[in-house]
Amino acid sequence: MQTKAEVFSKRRENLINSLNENELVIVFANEEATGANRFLQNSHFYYFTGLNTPEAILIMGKANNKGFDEVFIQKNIPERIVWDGEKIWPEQVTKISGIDTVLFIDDFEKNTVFHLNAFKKIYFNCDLVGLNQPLNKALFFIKRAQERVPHLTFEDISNIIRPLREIKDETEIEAITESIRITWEGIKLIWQNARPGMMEYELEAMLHFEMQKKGCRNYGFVPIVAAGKNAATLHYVDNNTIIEDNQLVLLDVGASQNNYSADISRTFPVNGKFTDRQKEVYQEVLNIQKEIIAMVKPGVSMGDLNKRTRELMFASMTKLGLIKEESEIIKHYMHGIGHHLGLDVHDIGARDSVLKEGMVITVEPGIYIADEAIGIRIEDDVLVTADSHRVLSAFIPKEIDELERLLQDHRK
Ligand SMILES: [Mn+2]
Repeated sequence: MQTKAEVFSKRRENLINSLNENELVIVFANEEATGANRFLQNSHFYYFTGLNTPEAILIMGKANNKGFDEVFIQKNIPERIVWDGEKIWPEQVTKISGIDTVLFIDDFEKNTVFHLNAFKKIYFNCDLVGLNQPLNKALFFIKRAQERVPHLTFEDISNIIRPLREIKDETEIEAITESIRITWEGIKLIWQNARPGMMEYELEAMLHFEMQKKGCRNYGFVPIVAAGKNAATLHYVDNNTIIEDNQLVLLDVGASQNNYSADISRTFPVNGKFTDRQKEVYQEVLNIQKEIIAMVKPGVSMGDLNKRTRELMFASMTKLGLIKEESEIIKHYMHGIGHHLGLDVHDIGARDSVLKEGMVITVEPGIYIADEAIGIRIEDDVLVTADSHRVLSAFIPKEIDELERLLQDHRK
C-alpha cells in the first residue's frame, strides 16, 4: 500500500517527467476564503500536494535533466495564532505531500526571479478574470515576471495536466466512491421523508444534514432540487417552490468529501407513485441511460456516446409523441450525455475524449417537457475499466418498481 505522500509525490514525478528541459510549473493554491464562504482548495494544487492550505505556491521544474519541487507556505505569526489558529507547519507539509523543500511565501518573489531567469517556459494555473476585474495573485505575479524576464513564455497548465488528471488512480476512485456513498445517504433520506406540500429547500436540507453528519463540509456543486416544471429549467437552483401532489422531483446532487465530487441525478414521484405518463417518459430515459452505459469502454469516444444518445432520443421522443423531426430533439434534450468527474464536478478532460481505462465520466440523459411539467434526468458515475466499465453509483436505485417500493415503504 502506498502512503498518501507517495501518491502525491508520484503525481509530481509524472508531471516533471512530461516537461522539457528548462520548463517550470507554478501552481497557485486558492486564496484565503472571504465573507461567509468556506475555503475550497484549487484542484490542480490539491492534486499535486494533498494540501488544503490557502495562499501556498508549488513549483516543479526540470533543469540539467533533473527534476525538483518546492512549496511556499504562509508563516505562523505567534500573535495571530490566538485569532486564526495555527497555520500548517513545514513538517506537516512534508508529511502530507512528500515535498522536502518547504519555504515561506515571504521569500517567494525574491527567490523566484533567479529561478525564472534560468528557465524558458513557465506553465501556470489561474482562473480567468474579467478585463474590468482586478488581477488575482497569480496574474499579478505573471505580469511582473514578464516585465523582468522578457524572454520567458507563459502557458496555461491545462494541456500538460489534463493527461494526468483525466486518468484516476486508486485513491481517487475511492474518494469519488465515498462522495457517492454520502450523496446516496442524502438521497435516501429525501426519498423517505419527502411529501407533497413540502418546499424544495426542505429536501435540500435533508441532503445537507446527511453530508454534515459524515463530516462532509462541501457540495460538489449547488444542488438542484426541482419539482414539476422547474425540472425543465436545466440550471434551476432556487429550490424554493412548493412541491405539489403528483409531481416529479428531479435531484441533481453531489457531495464533495476529501476534495472529490459525486454527481448523481435521480427523479422520483413525491407521493410515491408515478402517473402513467410519468412512468412512460421515465422508462424511455432509463432505457437510453442503460444503453449508453453499456457502450462505455476504452476506445469509445464521448462523441460516439453523444451520437448514439441522439439516435435513441429521436426514437423515444417520436414514440412519446413529442416530436416528428430529428432537428426537434433540442426542444426536450439540450445538453450533452456527460462529462469527466473528479476533483471538479466538471472535471478537466475533453468533452470529446476517447475513453481510456481509469477515466470517470457521468452518463446523464434527460427528457424535459415543460408543457407537461415533467423533467426527468437519470445520472450515474461510471469508471472506464480495462475492457469495460463499472458503475460507481450502481447501488442507488433507479428502476421504477424498486423506486416505488422504496418510496411507498415509508409512506404507509
Ligand atoms: Mn453531471
